[in-house]
Order: sequence, then structure tokens, then C-alpha cells
Amino acid sequence: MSNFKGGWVGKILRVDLSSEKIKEQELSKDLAYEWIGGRGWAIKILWDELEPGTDPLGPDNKLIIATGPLTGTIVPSSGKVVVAAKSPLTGGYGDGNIGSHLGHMLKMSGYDAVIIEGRAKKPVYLWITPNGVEIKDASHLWGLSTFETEIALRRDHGNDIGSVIIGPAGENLVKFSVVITEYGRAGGRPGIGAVFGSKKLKAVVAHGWEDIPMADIDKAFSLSYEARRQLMSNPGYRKWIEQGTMMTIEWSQEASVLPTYNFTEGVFDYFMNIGGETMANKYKMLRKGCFSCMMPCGNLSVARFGKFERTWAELDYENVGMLGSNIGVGSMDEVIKLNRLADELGTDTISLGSVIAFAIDLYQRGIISTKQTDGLELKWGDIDTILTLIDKIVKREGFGKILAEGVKKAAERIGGEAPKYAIHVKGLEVSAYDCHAAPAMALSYGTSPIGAHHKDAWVISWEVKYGREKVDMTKVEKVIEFQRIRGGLFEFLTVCRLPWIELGLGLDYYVKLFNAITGLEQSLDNFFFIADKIYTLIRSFWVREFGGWSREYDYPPRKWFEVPLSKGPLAGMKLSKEIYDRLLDLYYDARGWDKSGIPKKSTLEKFGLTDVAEKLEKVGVKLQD
Ligand code: PTT
Ligand code: SF4
Repeated sequence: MSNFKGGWVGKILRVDLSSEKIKEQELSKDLAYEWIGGRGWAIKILWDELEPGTDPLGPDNKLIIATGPLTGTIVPSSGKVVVAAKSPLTGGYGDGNIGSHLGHMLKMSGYDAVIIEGRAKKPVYLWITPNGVEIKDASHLWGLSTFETEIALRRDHGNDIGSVIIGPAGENLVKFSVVITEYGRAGGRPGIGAVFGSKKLKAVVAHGWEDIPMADIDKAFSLSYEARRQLMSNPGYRKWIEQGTMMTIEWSQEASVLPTYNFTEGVFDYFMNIGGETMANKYKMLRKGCFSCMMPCGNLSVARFGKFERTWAELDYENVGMLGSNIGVGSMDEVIKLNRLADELGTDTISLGSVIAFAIDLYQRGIISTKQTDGLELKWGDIDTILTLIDKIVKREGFGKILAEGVKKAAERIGGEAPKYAIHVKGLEVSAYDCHAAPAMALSYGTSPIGAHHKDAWVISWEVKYGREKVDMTKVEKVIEFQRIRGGLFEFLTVCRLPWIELGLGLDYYVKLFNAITGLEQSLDNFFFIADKIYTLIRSFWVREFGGWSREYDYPPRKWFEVPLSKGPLAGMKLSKEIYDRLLDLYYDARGWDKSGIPKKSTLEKFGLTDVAEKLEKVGVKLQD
């Protein structure tokens, strides 16, 4: 019997791949009520269970796959699941949020979350149903692409499964490998795929059929019905389902923030070729969506011309910005090919685009030569050389082995001027928004809890309207407000945030739906308190792993400070370090962190994290009162 009236199903699955022991544990009320789900559970478990200094690719790292109380229910767009671990790319906390049928299949198998520890002796996958959990041999799947693997799993277990799968990149421990599902959904940018690979875990697969209880079904249904009607009557609905996030290409070009030639420029001459309009009118074949979503944003597109004709892939803004303009590729057919490869091989498109752009940038500036690149002449938009480079990265061959470490480590290895052109924060490559003239968005990247990702605070469109040049508390407050909502609420409820951010569904719906489904009485303010607590614990995790903190870790890429934009309406602009520092001071202050970015003792106490304070002090971190 579950401890809960609804939402949570009440059990956590723990699998030790070394000893092959499989255990069930009760989901405690504390964990459910205090940390809610998804990212909240991931950080709490990783903080409690990992020894400081754990090797991210060693058997002691733990993989967390976590749903939330609204995942897999009738809440709009609730087919999401969080995958998390200590990141091999950054050395800090890492997670991703993937649209996968795994979320509701896990819950319908009786589990809210899975903790995977140890390392298997040979390749395996996890097969989860209400009838039992098995560690199954995956020798026949090892080496296959994510697509081939999913086809094989569906052949063996039927079509009605949910999964997350790694490709050759994860197997070969490429530091920015992700998990993939449903032929084109990806998650876990900070190398969660490599953590799977290090455990010899090819996939996690579930098929469930049990009910997910809801405390007040009638209320939940009527709220969900209202929410869905509201979404579909939004004037932006039609364009959204036609283009999804791809419409951002045209916006970014206009706002001069489209990453181009390794963030050298914010505009791209061929942006129309790879834009949302071109995709919708010429290339899109099918609309794909996650579980329980009626605003499907998956743009399944097919190459029509040239040597990649008939290749298909799912396109999103980030994918196209980073594997298009940022590497100088101005052909949609080629962008589709590159995206397809990234999905099949299981690498993150953002980081892949960034490492390729970094290499070309260095080569073009004469910082590296054919001596370092295994004889390859690196040119912007040269598709054949780019394909060769990808092959080398995934196989970890020659120059590819250096790039497979991500731009930060590659730059350290190459040395000299190279770090100036490595576009990352804390080792995670920056997603597709140039911030030479966007200090608030730079702050958002700088303070994101997993390294430079836009998911926690995409403030750039707000900032462009509000005034790029302004430096004030409003900007800092906006970053924190977004972090609470996007990085907090949506990540612990573990549902898609796009109904809210793209089609304006009110946050009050999520609170009311949470209350109807769980039978509890929560308020938005309390959700925000929990979000801030999660942020503080994630920061503490980084501080513990790094043995202290320096504000420089929260700086955006050097290039934005040192190399001005060279083209477009914002040519000549660069970020001011002084302004950034001012914003960072305000940010730390608002979060209750000291001048170097470490949570103060009083802040930890406010969130009931006194044990965290003690542990930090034990490893030699000095905490301010
Ligand atoms: C996300 C990041 C994104 S964010 C994109 S496109 W985006 C890239 N997609 C990739 C891909 O595809 N293939 C690939 N090989 N690598 C990829 N890397 C990039 O990964 C994602 C959607 C999108 S599309 C966004 S914004 C929203 N993200 C959400 C989020 O983070 N949380 C949440 N509660 N809801 C969200 N809704 C939206 O979901 P990561 P997905 Mg992904 C092909 O997970 O690690 O955070 O990286 O999840 O199922 O692909 O959907 O313009
Ligand atoms: Fe999935 Fe897109 Fe729907 Fe969100 S809006 S649930 S990412 S299909």
C-alpha cells in the first residue's frame, strides 16, 4: 500500500549492477514532501549518497532516473523524466530532462525513481515491469546506434515501452554523450550518456500497466480540460505546432544572438535556409509529441536535396543553431544529416556543435594546424570534414580524442590562446544564444546549476525588450524568478515547461493540479522556497566537489569579454567584466551566498540544511555567518 493519496506511487527502485542486487525501498514522506521529485530527488540522493571526490565514470557514481508527482498523469505535457548523476564533463552536478514514455511506464510499473549503482561486468540493460525487474544481457546491442537499439528493444518487448538508450558515444565515454529515446528525444547534456557507458548500461526500459493514483480525479480532470482548452485557444498555438522551437532562428537573427562561427558573430548570412519558416514549408514531414501533450513540438524533417536526400531527423532551435550557423553550415539538408548522426550516436547536439566550432575557430586563427588535426584542414561549413571529425570524436581517435573531452578540457590540453575560444561555463558548452550584448542572459548561463544551459533561465527575449544595456536589480530578479520556475518547479514536478513559457498557461494551474492529484495543500510561494532550497543544495554539491569556490567559476566564456562581435547591428559589442561582476554580486546577495558564491551558514539553516553546513565545514570549506 502506498503512503500517498495520489501523484507519487510510493517506491524507489535501487539496482546495483556490480552485485546484481535489486531492491525496492519505500519513498519516504520526507523525500516526497520536502524535495517533490525529479531534480529535487536527484540532488538530495547524490548529496547524501556520494562520497566527495567520487569518480564520475567510476562504479561509485550513481545514476538517478526520477519522475515527479505530476509525471505521467493527465496534466498537459507530463511525459518528462529527469536523468542525473555527477557529471563527467563538469565534475559537478549534472542532469537533463527528457520527453520519454519511460516516465509514465516507470510509474505504471510501481516506481517513482530508479537509483543505479556499481558497474556491470558485461553490457546490460534494465527491464522493468510490475511483474519484476531484470538485468538483461545487452551484448548484442553494444555498438549499435540508439535507433537500431530501440528497434531491437521494441522487437523483443513490444511497441508499448518507454526507454532511455545510449549510442556509441556513451559507450566510448564521450564526455558530452546523452541518452536518446523515441528516435530523437535527448537528455542529459552534462555527459549522462557517458555515465551509462561507464556502468556498461545500454538502456533502461519499462513497460507498466498499473494505475497512477490521483486523490481527486474529478478535479484533476476538469482542471486539465480547462488548461488544454486554454492552450489550444492561444493565438500562438498554430504557429507553435507548425514550427515549435524552430521559430527562434528568425528571432535570434533579428536580435543578433544567433551563434555564428563559434560565437564570433550574432547573425548568419544563410539563416533563412535553416530557419523555422523554411523548415515548416519545405522540410517538415511529421509533428511528434511527448506523452500527454497536445502542443507537439517535435519537428520530424526530411532532407530533400543532395547526397543526404531522404535522411530524417527531429529539429529544434538549439540543434540547428549549434550544428548550423555556429559551424557555418547553411544548408537544411546538411543540418538534418548532422542532427540525425548526433541522435544515432548519442552525443549532445549543443556540445558537439561547440567542439567542432571551437576546432575550426582555432584552425582559422592559426592557433592549431594540420599537425594537431590529423591532417584535416578545418573550414567553416565544410560538411565532409565535419563528418570526419564527428567520426573521430565518437571513436575517440587522434584529434577526436581531445575534442571528446569537451571544449574546456580540450582547450587546456591545446594550451596557449585556446581557452579564450572555448565557449563554456564550468565545462558545459553554452547553448545557442550569444551574450556579447546580453549581460542578464550571461548571468543566467554563469549561474545555471549544471553549467551553461538555457533551461533554467532563458531571459534573453525578456532582456532584449527590457534593455540590453541596463544593469540593475530587476535583471537579477528576473534570472532568479526564472530559475525558480524553470529550474525549480518544472524540474521537480517533472513536467514540460513549454505550455507555460510558450503558450502562457498560468502557474496557478500547476499548483491546483498538484493539490488535486496529491491531496495536499501547496502554494506557489512554498514551491519557490523548495526551488531555492534545491538551488542551494546543488551549489553546496559543487562547492563540496571543488573543495571551495571561486566567483570565476560563475563567469561566462572569456570570448564574450575579450573578443567583440565582428558583424551585424551589434558589431563591436562585448561584455563588460565590471558590469558582470556587479550583477554577480547582486545575485549572490539575493541568494544568500557570500562574495565568492558559497552559501552562507544562515542561508543553509533557513532551508533546514544544517547537516550540509556541517559536512561542508568538515571538508574544509569556510562558511560565512
Ligand atoms: C536539452 C537540450 C535541448 S533543449 C535541445 S533542443 W531545446 C537539444 N536537443 C537535442 C537533440 O534533439 N538531440 C541530441 N542528440 N542532442 C540534443 N541536445 C540538446 O538538448 C526537449 C524540449 C526542448 S527542445 C526544450 S528547450 C524544453 N526543455 C525542457 C526542460 O529542460 N525541462 C522541462 N521541464 N521541460 C522542457 N521542455 C522542453 O523539452 P537536456 P527533449 Mg532534452 C533531438 O534534456 O539535457 O536538458 O537537454 O528533452 O525530450 O529532447 O525535449 O530548443
Ligand atoms: Fe514534449 Fe514538446 Fe510537448 Fe513539451 S511541448 S511535452 S517537449 S512535445
